[in-house]
Amino acid sequence: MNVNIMNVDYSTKIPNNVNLSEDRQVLKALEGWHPGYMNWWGDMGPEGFQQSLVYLRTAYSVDPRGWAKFDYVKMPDYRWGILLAPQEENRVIPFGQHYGEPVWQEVPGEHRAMLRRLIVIQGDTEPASVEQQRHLGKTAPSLYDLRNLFQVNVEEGRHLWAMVYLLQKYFGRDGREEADELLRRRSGDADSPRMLGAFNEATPDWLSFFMFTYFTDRDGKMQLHSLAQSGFDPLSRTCRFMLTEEAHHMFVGETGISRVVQRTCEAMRAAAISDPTDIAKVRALGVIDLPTIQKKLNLHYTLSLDLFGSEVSTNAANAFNAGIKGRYHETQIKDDHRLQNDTYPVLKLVDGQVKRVNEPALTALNMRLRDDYTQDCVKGLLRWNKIISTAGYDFKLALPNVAFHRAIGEFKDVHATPDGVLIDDATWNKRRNEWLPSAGDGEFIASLMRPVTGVGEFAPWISPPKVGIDNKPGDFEYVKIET
Ligand code: BYC
Repeated sequence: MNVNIMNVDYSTKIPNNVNLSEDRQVLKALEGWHPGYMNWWGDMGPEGFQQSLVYLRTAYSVDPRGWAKFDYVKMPDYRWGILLAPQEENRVIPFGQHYGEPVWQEVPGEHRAMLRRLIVIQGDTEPASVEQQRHLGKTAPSLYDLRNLFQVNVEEGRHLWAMVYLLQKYFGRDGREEADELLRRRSGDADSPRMLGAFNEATPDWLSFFMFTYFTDRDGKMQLHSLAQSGFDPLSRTCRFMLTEEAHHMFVGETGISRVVQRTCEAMRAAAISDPTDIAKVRALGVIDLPTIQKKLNLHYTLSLDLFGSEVSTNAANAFNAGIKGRYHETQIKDDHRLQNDTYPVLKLVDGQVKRVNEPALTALNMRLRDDYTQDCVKGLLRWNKIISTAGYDFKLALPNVAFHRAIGEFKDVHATPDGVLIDDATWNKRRNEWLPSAGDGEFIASLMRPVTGVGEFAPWISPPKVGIDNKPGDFEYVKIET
């Protein structure tokens, strides 16, 4: 049987567009992994709501013009599957020492270890985020938001399947072992943590969730774009389809923060508050003050910057040279795509100051991707600041300096203010709570996190969305909670 690559075969236990029914060995490996995945989802997936009917989209095709269908689904019945974007005919490796050669359909032996490592790291982040968000259902501000949370969760689960497929199909026995390990590690666990820093942090409340989906999922976008350039074609095709789903996650973050900012501004205006930094007065209205939103932003943005690795990295250079991991929009960049003689300006610590220093472009690839990321982040800030200025307030949300609150790379051993001024330990300890959420801030936000489950109702700290999911009206019952 020949499967139409655009459409997904849902007749098999594991939906797919990779002809799994004729790939017995991989099918067997995936079916063997499936019960462990369901156990993991039961233990570490969303707490509660497993019997609720959730209005979810499921991918039925990989055609970008119409790939999803919406319907009520119980989360454990969601059809997690293997979906790859269509194979591009005559695709060639777009960068590195193999530039212009045909892409690989099998793993090139000499790059096997590097490729496996990148796929495992990518795979590890997906279940980690589900684990981080598992308690949020209990305090959702509306059924609309609850649905969005669960949509993000099931799709992160699917992204785990996507990486597990690559491991099991292309990496034999050690691929199967890595696939099992992905279900064994746990976010924040002291003995067996997830691999990257930000994925072991708590997501304690919905403002953090929105910040995470805006800033951390956007690292996902950048990394997936870079891997979508890969000369290893199955990885490229997998990441290309994942990016289609990822867009909604960042939408949830951007509009979530917009709605919080909007509500705060409306409440301040209604109460005739002229100073948005009068925190006590604003909080008394039951909304989140703008300075606290800025602190949350500082935290999640900097945790996400750490996900790009060191500014200067031989790992990144090797992955590029090998044709494994490219740059953001690689094929649109006008240069030789080999970077042997180029330089790139990298932010470094020079005589106690943050300065740009030219480094070989090859080793500076993490820095470049991080710069592209920062540019992408700015768009949301413009929108949020527009809401604030339209409401008549003189307050601007801003991205902190890259030297601020870093655990990886050039600035990990120094302290800096959000403006990038270097400070000593004592000053940092004294002023830290001015810039990052304090225990008190956390308690205040937690006090607002009361679940709202009435149809069409919203918690008083967040505005309703402008449009519904799948163009549904405001009173649509996005989640039918079991009684
Ligand atoms: N935490 O040369 P270096 C997503 C390690 S998010 C802990 O500086 P490299 C998603 C590094 O592993 C996207 N360790 O960096 C979002 C290395 O260790 P080893 C996930 C870190 O390798 C939301 C050492 O430090 N995908 O999809 O050039 C929800 C030196 O490394 C960290 C990817 O990341 C850290 N933050 O770059 C759901 C793509 N940073 O090997 C999903 C795949 C570095 O010496 N990963 N280290 O023991 C990569 O491309 C790269 O491995 C990294 C690091 C960008 C992560």
